Amino acid sequence: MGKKIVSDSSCDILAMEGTDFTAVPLTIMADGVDYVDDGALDVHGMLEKLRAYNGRSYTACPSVERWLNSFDGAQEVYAVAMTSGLSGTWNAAMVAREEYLKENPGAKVQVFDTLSTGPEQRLLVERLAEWIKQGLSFDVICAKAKEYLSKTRLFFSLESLHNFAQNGRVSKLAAAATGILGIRIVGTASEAGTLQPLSKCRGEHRALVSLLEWIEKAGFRGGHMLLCHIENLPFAEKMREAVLKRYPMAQVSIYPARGLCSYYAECGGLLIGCECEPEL
Ligand code: X90
Repeated sequence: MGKKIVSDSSCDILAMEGTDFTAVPLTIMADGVDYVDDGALDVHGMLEKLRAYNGRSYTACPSVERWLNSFDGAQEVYAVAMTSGLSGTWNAAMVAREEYLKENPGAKVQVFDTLSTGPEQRLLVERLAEWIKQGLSFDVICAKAKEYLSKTRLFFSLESLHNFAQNGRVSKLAAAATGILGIRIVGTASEAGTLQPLSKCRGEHRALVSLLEWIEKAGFRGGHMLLCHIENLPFAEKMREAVLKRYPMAQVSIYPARGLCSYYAECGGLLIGCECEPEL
């Protein structure tokens, strides 16, 4: 009868100590194989297989049933979904909510559309866990979460938009800019929760400088920052070093992406979630 956080697997969290948490997996499909993005997935192995495979690959969001099962009898459910601008995940969660409330009339379920994913989604999940531990009420937590989401941002550097393009999730124009060796697309999540390219950078160092500029412009002043990398720990470490040089008080954590983010952000990619203080 407790309080529970559920997120789709794009938050890259498998378990949380001291918190009732479930990640509902998305699935990546290629060459007749279903890669379910859960704790059993060998992410590196999947990336190797994808690299060697020239055919089409796809993804699928979690089913309504998956979401519903994850709510698991809880009295208060905080369901965190990746952007409705790119995925059916949020919609499935909303349908699950309806059904859950029918079966459990006394329960409360809030579904958040992050209009983002990856490390920005993870920031929210981690905050929700803190607020639950502090014993805040459902309504207070929901209000705080909405406000928090309006102040967090997602930035990224991607070496390829191949998988975005083949799944029709980015405009042809944006996709055309990539695939050129050495070019990185620096971008952000748009207000509609879609991929918004900001700069084209030749080489990792220029991407790093560009990211720092965009983060500063967005109002990052040294709060929490999460760096999610796809097989590119050196770049994440360089970014952390550069961020700490400019914002010595910042709290920066690094971790490797799980399946869904690895598939879309592709090898070499870096995703940044950060707390900002946007000017009014
Ligand atoms: O099949 C599905 O429903 C999943 C579709 C997911 C599409 C987007 C995944 C993004 C993963 C890349 C970050 C850069 C862009 C973020 C824009 C919001 C990570």
